[in-house]
Amino acid sequence: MLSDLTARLGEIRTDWNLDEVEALFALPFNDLLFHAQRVHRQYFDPNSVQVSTLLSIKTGACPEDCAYCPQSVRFDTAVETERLMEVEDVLEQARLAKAAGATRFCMGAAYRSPKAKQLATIEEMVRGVADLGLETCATLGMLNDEQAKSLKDAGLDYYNHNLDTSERYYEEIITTRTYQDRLDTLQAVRNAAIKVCCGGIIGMGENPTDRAAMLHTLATLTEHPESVPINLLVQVEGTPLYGSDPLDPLDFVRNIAVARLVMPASHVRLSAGRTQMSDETQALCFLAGANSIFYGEKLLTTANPEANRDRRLFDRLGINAEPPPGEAQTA
Ligand code: SAM
Ligand code: DTB
Ligand code: SF4
Repeated sequence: MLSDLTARLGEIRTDWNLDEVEALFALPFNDLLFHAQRVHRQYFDPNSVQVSTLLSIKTGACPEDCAYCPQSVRFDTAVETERLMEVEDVLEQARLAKAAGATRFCMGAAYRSPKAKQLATIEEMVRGVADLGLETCATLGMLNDEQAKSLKDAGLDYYNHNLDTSERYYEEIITTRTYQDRLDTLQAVRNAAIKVCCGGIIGMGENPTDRAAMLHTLATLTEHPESVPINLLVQVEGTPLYGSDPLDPLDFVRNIAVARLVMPASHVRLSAGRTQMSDETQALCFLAGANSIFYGEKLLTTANPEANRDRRLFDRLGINAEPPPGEAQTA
């Protein structure tokens, strides 16, 4: 019954069933947002948002065929291939990100899976970024247990690896690796005691059940991911998904709210796609429980809102950037 379901909201559960997640999606918008905001306040300061900065440390020429991605070698996009950056250049970008207020620095590489030599260089980057006092995050494709352990030893705090969509819809989007490959990487990351950052993309032509199913899979992992990025598809010319029907912004907000409800203590990141959103849609996302963003003018290869626009938005909403872990809130 719906009243039984809503009475349990706020509990950290990993035993959700798909019907329950779909019932949350079906709530009237105001009820859904009310519950999401109520639960958000049980676990978080409602006026505080975690700020991460993203850097593409190796760009393009990726062998995978993810239909949304401008970096796949199989699609003709405007992305210029760049080899793995020098460690010192990455650290310079990390210093700038820290000076601009980021507390987490996320390094992304267009790999199917990193090779030993690449991993060794990336571990130097991780050590250097951690020494700057930033939290470290990387997204490098598939990892096995050994690779995850060695990243942990280098000081990696978070690993981002997304499910991207539901298991059912997955084969329409990626054929070069399986859903189970993704779950195996997430397990390797967990085994190494690295925090998990895992979410997906909406607006790729999936149906409402697919959206519920993706959140259901995330919320029934043995442990919820600490960070859950919800990306709105950034449509890039040359990718197979370019020209997909645009998503109703209120459906995006619903997705954030349900993510908040099924994983109450996780950071939910309003991730890619913010340049296409009005400030009002973003404000609704924060009300629905989003409490993390990427800050800085670029995501990996596509645009993100200008830093000024984000500062103005935070000011208009009275939102503070979350202090780094271990430091007290200032305002
Ligand atoms: N190559 C690695 C991998 O796929 O795991 C790491 C980088 S990959 C670009 C990281 C994530 O970015 C993808 O899993 C996907 O969720 C997201 N992403 C990539 N292109 C996107 C797009 N056009 N719109 C929204 N999200 C996107
Ligand atoms: C995630 O979930 N979103 C980020 C991050 N993890 C690595 C990437 C978004 C990429 C958007 C397309 C681009 O800029 O290339
Ligand atoms: Fe490669 Fe990652 Fe893009 Fe897929 S999402 S094509 S694995 S860079």
